Amino acid sequence: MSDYANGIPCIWMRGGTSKGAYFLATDLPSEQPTRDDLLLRIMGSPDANQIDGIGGGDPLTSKVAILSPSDRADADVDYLFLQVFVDRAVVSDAQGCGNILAGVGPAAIERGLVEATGDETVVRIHMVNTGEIAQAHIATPGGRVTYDGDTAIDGVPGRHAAVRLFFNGIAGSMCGALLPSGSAVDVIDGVDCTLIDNGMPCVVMAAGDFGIAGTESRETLDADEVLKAKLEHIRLQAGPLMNLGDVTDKSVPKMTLVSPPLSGGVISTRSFIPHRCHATIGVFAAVSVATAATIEGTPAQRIAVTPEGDIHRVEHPSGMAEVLLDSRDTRKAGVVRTARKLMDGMVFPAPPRS
Ligand code: NQM
Repeated sequence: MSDYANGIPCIWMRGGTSKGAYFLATDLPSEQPTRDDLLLRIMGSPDANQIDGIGGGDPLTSKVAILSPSDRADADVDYLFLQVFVDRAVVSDAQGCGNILAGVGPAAIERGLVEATGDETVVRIHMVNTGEIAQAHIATPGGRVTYDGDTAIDGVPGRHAAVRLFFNGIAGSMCGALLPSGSAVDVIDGVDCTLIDNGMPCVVMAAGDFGIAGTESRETLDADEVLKAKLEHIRLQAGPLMNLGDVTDKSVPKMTLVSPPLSGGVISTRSFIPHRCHATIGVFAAVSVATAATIEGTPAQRIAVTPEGDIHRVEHPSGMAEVLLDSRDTRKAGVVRTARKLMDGMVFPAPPRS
């Protein structure tokens, strides 16, 4: 018989353009190795298809949020993000996730960690991975979370309730500084790289330096093993330069190839997270790339089209992500996402593998 025959309470939620399992910390083992082993069995990892678990066989659908009340005076809820690797037995807390963050406010209200206040509830979220605070504005008409609304985001069909997210001071979230190497451009393997962290450690490079247009499909890029080997070689060298140490088993830094915008945005992107090409782009990755495009002399800035105001549209394989970036102070940022509860119930982990 399984060690969790009665199941574990879980909300399966789309947050932005990702999907994840949202748990209360009190429903999971407190000891990390036991918890991580359990999460691997819930997701069905390691297995390319995650066929015996709820993960979708893609890093974007193999994510976990663990919620608990916050002790901090400036936060209501603690949110720990975990990336459950698909085809390796690795669970990593070495990054946050702004897409899964979009579901944290609704999940915290649904689970009674935060009380809804009026038609809109502001949930102050302590992002445990980075120590930063996000403010999430959640639609709660009549004191209940609604997922219905008229906001569309590229990469998600249909329209849903907006989740507005605001950040202040996310520069150096994991690397200690916006430009952790001290330079706007570092040359690694002969390629100009911007090593940047405005919420997410990213290496931003011109797609042209790899002999590609940067507008190729996700599938085409994922099949390009030569390109992926070059990116990984650069990534492993960038890790220590970004104060991240050995990043062999980490999902950061993200590797982002940029090219001139095609659809009226600031810049076009193809983001590797880090070994598969993203179907869109991560929230904090988009903030970091948009920031790189404002810094004189970077590969991104050389090809970017500067926007008129504070809305920076970052083009990606499925459309555009809108980032609100204060042009006088790029530490202040915001995004609009949507989220939707897909399932609320019990999840049953696979038995331990022998
Ligand atoms: O950068 C994918 C996602 C993410 C992360 C990834 C994210 C972010 O789209 O804030 O949202 O980069 O692994 O969910």
